[in-house]
Amino acid sequence: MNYTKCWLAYPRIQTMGGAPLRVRCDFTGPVAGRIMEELRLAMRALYDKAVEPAKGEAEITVTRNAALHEEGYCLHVSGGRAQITAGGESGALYGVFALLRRAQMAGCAWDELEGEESTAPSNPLRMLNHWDNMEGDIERGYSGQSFFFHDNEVLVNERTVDYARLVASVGINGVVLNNVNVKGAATWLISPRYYAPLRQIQEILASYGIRMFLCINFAAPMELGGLDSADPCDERVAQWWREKAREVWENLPGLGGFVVKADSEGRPGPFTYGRTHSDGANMLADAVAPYGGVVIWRCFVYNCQQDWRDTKTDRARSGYDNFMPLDGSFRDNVILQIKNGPMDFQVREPVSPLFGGLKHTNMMLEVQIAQEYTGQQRHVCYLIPWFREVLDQDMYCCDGPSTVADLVSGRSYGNTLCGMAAVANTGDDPNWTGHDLAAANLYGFGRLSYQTSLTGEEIAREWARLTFGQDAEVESVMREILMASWPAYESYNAPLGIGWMCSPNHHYGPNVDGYEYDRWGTYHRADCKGLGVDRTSAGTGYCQQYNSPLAETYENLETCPDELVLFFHHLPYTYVLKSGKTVIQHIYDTHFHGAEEAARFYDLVESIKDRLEPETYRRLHERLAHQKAHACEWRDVINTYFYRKSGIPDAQGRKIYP
Ligand code: GCV
Repeated sequence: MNYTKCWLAYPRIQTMGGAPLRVRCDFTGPVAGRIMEELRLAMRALYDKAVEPAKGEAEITVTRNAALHEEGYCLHVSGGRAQITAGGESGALYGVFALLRRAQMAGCAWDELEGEESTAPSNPLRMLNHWDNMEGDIERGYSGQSFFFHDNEVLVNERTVDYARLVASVGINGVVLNNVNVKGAATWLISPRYYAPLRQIQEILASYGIRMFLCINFAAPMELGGLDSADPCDERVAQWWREKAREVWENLPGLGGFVVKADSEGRPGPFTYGRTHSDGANMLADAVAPYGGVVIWRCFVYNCQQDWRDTKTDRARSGYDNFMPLDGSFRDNVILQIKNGPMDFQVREPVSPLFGGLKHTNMMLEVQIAQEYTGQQRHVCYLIPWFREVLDQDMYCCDGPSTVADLVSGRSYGNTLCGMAAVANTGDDPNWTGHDLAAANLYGFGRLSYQTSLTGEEIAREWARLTFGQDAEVESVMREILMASWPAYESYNAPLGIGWMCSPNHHYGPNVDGYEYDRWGTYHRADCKGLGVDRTSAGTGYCQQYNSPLAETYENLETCPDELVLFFHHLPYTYVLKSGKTVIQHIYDTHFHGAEEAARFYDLVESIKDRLEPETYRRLHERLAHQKAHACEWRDVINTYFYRKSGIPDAQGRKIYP
């Protein structure tokens, strides 16, 4: 095995030895087998204790309680005995991982471990979306190559099992194997060529309570089936999909369903035939319904051919403009998957107004832990506090609970097909995520989607303890860096919510005008007087896509929060923010501060150098040294640009390159 175990390393708590722990597990089936395996491995590693199965008297019991949620559990541990009761196999597995987490958080002898918890998942669906290509590369992948695909073949090996363990341990119950941009061999994933290895992966995932999903090519009837059309209203096309679905589910029983990126960034879709997104999604939904399949339809649909001189077309509006008119027209087994913001995973964006708009449609929140725009896993940027802010945003859309967390969990409107998905950040690198600290985003997304009431700080603490063991100083340094990392990244990135000041295509490094005169609809509109996009009623009107009072909050400069003010308003450099600083001084100050923070992260890791495994230290040192230098580049490029544009010097007289 040439890779780390991340948070499943089970570093030793105490050597106890003694008689084996007896485990009585009343569940049978593949997941029950995994439960015994995990307890065996963990107890040996944590306490040097053996574990043996028992029929009667036992120190650890795992039993069914039909009154509990299928994926929920109750855990009671005291005096060397642990009882886990669960509604179903997955709940039992989660209860076992909760016991092991609790043991590591307490750090005491097994006999002294005390506590109880009772929980059910906040979200029905908790998914990872891999953007892995069949050739082996990963779109927006920053941790090596795919461990699912290589050279147009499907890979199944020990790593598949360890991947399933890792993500199941934090509550993930759905995995999409392939990229949403389905091209080349990936179109053939739903054909006899690939069913056998896919079924092997599916069975491994299922043994950890995870459903497999596949992305499909909307034009598959043409590219795979030889038809001359993919028109969703053409009966030949619908028939082709019905037959295809039968074949797919015969070979992959228990498949969760299909994920579709249609009419987006050049991918085929119903627009080609003058049809709507509900025509497209419903045709597929009808085909997969007999097998309990679901269609997850992405709302990332916008015009990527904009002219920069056109100040009325606004990419931010597009999700709402395209999908709101279709509310209520989708089948019950269709879920619309909506990115957290209206643009594309920038370091800061307002929440997509679609969450507050759709009332009769299943919705899922899509976030990105692959750090495409947030440092590409070379910079540390712990995104869980950001996701918590997104979840906590009230959308003011109904009388009952109406935050994003309420909406996507089904609490607002009673949906059962809904939840959260993250674009995954894994690859075949030895540490899975490129940057060792990026693993906190993978861990954190799972934990947060299972229990949205957890805070970023709680999750960071857990991750650090589980990953690095009982060293309090290491835990505190890791937590400190993680919690400061997103604010730091935001400080030296594009200011005040405007976004997009990165290099085009690969999206790494500062380039203020990189996208400014391009076709992608991502503008900051800076000139010698000011910057920002006017999205008020006088501008693009985007503000009005929100419900009251959010619409007025953003529309009105007096109430619009500083951190988003340039997303909603075009302002002079001399405008005084709520912080008391002018826009230009805010830009200078935050960029100096952000670079200092990056240097502090580097120093913090140096301070615990001797407490880390040499290889872990080496990797961290290399990444943090790069971040420290690169944050200075961000600072200098952005500050210089705005100094030149505005002609206004830094009030503190610091060196800004001419
Ligand atoms: C998978 C952005 C990314 C693309 C990605 C797309 C999407 O545009 O840069 O790589 O495509 O989002 O979410 O579909």
